Amino acid sequence: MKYSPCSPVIAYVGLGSNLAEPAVQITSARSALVNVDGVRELAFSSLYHSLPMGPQDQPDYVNAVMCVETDLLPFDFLHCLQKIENEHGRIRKGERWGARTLDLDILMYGDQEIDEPDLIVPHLGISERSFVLYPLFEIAPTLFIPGKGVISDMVEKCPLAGLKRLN
Ligand code: A4P
Ligand code: MG
Repeated sequence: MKYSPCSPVIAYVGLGSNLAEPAVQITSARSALVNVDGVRELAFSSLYHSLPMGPQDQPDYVNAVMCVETDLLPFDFLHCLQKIENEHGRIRKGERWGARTLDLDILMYGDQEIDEPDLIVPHLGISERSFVLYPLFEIAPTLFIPGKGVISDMVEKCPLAGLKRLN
């Protein structure tokens, strides 16, 4: 029997890229995540084209959201995402919200609220960022976000800000 450290949890991951063929990075990250022991894909949103939040002298982004079932504990899951980021050439230059080949954020981890120095869940920007909220709404239209509310209420209040669904 496979060792399972906790009962499976439904988690949502935000994917973003604006360097080195962003759509390819996102698709590759999806495959990498599916291949992790203890992670199973339940849904994957369309890809979205978005304007950069933060410094404007960087390319536009491609964003998506993935829903998985995972046996990994929150920090193990975070480290697994960071390993995939590194394998995709992620370089951290210290500039806040700078360009990146791949960014993987834990948007939600079950109904848990986590407030640790290295892990805040639900993700801080979840309710205000169109490039997170709209793909999340696409795959989970009735989602309740702990500490924040019902996703449809947030979508109603969130301007598209140039977000476009691809294909
Ligand atoms: N961390 C804390 N909570 C989490 C979480 N829920 N998921 C910590 C993942 N990481 C979390 O992350 C910095 C630290 O956040 C990590 O050490 C981790 O322990 P990072 O990936 O190294 O750096 P970052 O991503 O640049 O920082 P930050 O502040 O998390 O940025 P965001 O919020 O990820 O935003 N514009 C568009 N259009 N689309 C984008 O996807 N993304 C960003 C980055 C900026 N502008 C964008 C987009
Ligand atoms: Mg990040």
